[in-house]
Amino acid sequence: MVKIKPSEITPEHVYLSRRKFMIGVGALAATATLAACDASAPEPIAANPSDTEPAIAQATTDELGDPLNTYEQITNYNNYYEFSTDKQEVASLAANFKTSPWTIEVSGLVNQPKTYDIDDLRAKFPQDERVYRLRCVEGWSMVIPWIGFPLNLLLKEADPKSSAKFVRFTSILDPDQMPGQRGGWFNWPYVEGLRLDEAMHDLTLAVTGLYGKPLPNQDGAPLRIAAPWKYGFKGAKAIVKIELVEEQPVSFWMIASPNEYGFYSNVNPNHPHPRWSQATERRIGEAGRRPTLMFNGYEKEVAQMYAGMDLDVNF
Ligand SMILES: Nc1nc2c(c(=O)[nH]1)N[C@H]1C(S)=C(S)[C@@H](COP(=O)(O)O)O[C@H]1N2
Ligand SMILES: [Mo]
Repeated sequence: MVKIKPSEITPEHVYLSRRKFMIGVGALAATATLAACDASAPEPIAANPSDTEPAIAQATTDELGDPLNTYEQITNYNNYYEFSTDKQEVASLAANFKTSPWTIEVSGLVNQPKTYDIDDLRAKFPQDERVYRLRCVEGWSMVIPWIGFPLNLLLKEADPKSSAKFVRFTSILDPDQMPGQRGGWFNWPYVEGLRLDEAMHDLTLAVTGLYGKPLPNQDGAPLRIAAPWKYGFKGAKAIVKIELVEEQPVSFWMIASPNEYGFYSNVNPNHPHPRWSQATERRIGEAGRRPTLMFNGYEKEVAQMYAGMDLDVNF
């Protein structure tokens, strides 16, 4: 593998829009003004607070020049097995999912363990727009203008002990609200993990919104992870716990099918899934297929973390 010097790493501005987004209680007023200015717009009837806001992104393309997927596409084609294995059914099944009150425990091998209220996390850290490609291991992809903050801000505050080597994310367990958790097939709750350096990488985003709006339930409200050089399933939705641990976590998909899903799950067109090629993908909204890029197009930023590793062994 080609070694990349830190000086060659793409500057942050390539993928980070500078406009600060304020999401949450008082902050909604800012975008509400925008809607109010448009006198011709009919008064929206809100099912939940986020529906009163227009879906607006700062960017129109990703850093490669590819257009954003639409808000409608991003919110109506979802993988979220707690609700359904049918991507087009998730939005309606998740519509009434309760995301407030919500707390997130940051614990394990840290000097400053703390349970945060989601509203405190939104207020505490700057909420920026970042346009990332999401490449699902199934072979489709989207370009999504997420809103969130670098996970490393939260991890630094927790102050990991030197024994901490990995971060383990746990999604909510709530079979009363999540029909998919009532069956016996999967090992709930959903668990994912990153190596500590991956979790600390500036690309790794704690996501609280998209298209300038609070995160829709079907996309993982109130908090999910986006690590865009990895397959989409590494980004756990509806996170309730973030633990610093010494051992490599065993993820939901590793338990479900260890031959198919490894811990790293970096997007890699040269490493086929046992049942299909990963060389190409279908961008939602496009006809035909396009080539899949190594590390989903983030090679310059992340390849260095895997220098010397055999990516066919550590898939
Ligand atoms: N808790 C939880 N997180 C999850 C999933 C899930 O089923 N449960 N699906 C994953 C998969 S396979 C993908 S591709 C992305 C999809 O995110 P999106 O629906 O916002 O596009 O969420 C990931 N996070
Ligand atoms: Mo996925």
